[in-house]
Amino acid sequence: MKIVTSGESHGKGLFAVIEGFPAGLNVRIGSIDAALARRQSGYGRGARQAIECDRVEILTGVRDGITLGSPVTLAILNRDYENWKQWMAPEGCDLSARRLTAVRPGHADLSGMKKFSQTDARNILERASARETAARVAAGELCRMLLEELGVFVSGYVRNIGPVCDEEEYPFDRLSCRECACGMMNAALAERAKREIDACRSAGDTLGGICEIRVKGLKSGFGSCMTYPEKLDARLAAAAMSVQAVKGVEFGAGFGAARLRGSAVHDEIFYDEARGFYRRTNRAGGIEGGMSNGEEIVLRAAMKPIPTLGAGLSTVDTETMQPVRAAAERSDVCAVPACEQVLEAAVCAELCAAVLERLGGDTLAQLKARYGELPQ
Ligand code: EPS
Repeated sequence: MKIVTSGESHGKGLFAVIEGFPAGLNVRIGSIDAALARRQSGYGRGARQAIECDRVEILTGVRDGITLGSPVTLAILNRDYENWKQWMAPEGCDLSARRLTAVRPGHADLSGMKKFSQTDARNILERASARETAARVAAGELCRMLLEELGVFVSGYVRNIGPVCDEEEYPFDRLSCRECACGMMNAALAERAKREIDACRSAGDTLGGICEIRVKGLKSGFGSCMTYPEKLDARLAAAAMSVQAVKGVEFGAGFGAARLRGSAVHDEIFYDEARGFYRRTNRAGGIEGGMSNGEEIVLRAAMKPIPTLGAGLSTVDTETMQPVRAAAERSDVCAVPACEQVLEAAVCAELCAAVLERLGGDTLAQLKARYGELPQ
């Protein structure tokens, strides 16, 4: 299975084509729209979200609500395109306005301009924008539906926003009770996070954070110890790192394990008739030797603060080569709750690809039968 997304932030829309998806899955459009709405919500978002009301339209690959096995095309149209078409229309538009040359430190602006020989960072930022993640969330939701047919569930929450950090460990089944506005589990911490976001907004600054994504119910043996690209942790880390603004990923005890002795890190193995092999701890985060081990997968991803600051940062104007303040495009102050949604989608998509690569199947029924035969 392969997913390609396309679209610019202020272009006509965002699109995802999913190739190699089995026939026979009942697609719940309402679930995709609900995920899109969650991606748009969250404390700290900017004015753009008041303009957009993201809804998916399925253009191909589904008939009467069921996948056909042909490529599925998902479309989310940008409402803001109406306001931007004089500067964005593919058929011809005014390139002299809406130029951006006060390149933003931390954004794709400067590196992208050099790479693609552009004199206007608009030609870079329109695609680099995290608006692209709407398409990823839609595609990821389709993958989630397939995984759930196999009994595999993906969830997550926001562990910290800036300095406000939640150190508690939560059972999987409680994750659906996360506090909506900040995506955090602890309401008191969420209130503190909101105050931090408010302070940042007043100061023209931005905030990042850490999200935890968990996978429950995946059987052992997905990924491989035989070739490096097949390692499940390598694949999931790449998927998470590909989400805009993510700068770090860890599994289980992660970076903390490097400070401990082996005896305090590795999960001892036990056996009984009823449970088979099991572990009492999960510091490996559900992956050993690049393969799922049947325990919950625990992935954490760190999102840097958004690089568009209201107050701007020191930079150089690429037209005049003079020092200036970086452009302050309309932007979010904090998008960590949205990032959590996107990371869930990225994990769903990568797991779905790994499952289909191992088990194949033209139809969902074949896939389910093959999955059912695997040991825990
Ligand atoms: C986004 C829409 C964008 C940004 C944001 C994500 O809207 P606009 O650029 O019109 O304000 O708010 O993009 C970025 C964070 C970025 O770095 O470009 C969205 O829908 O998620």
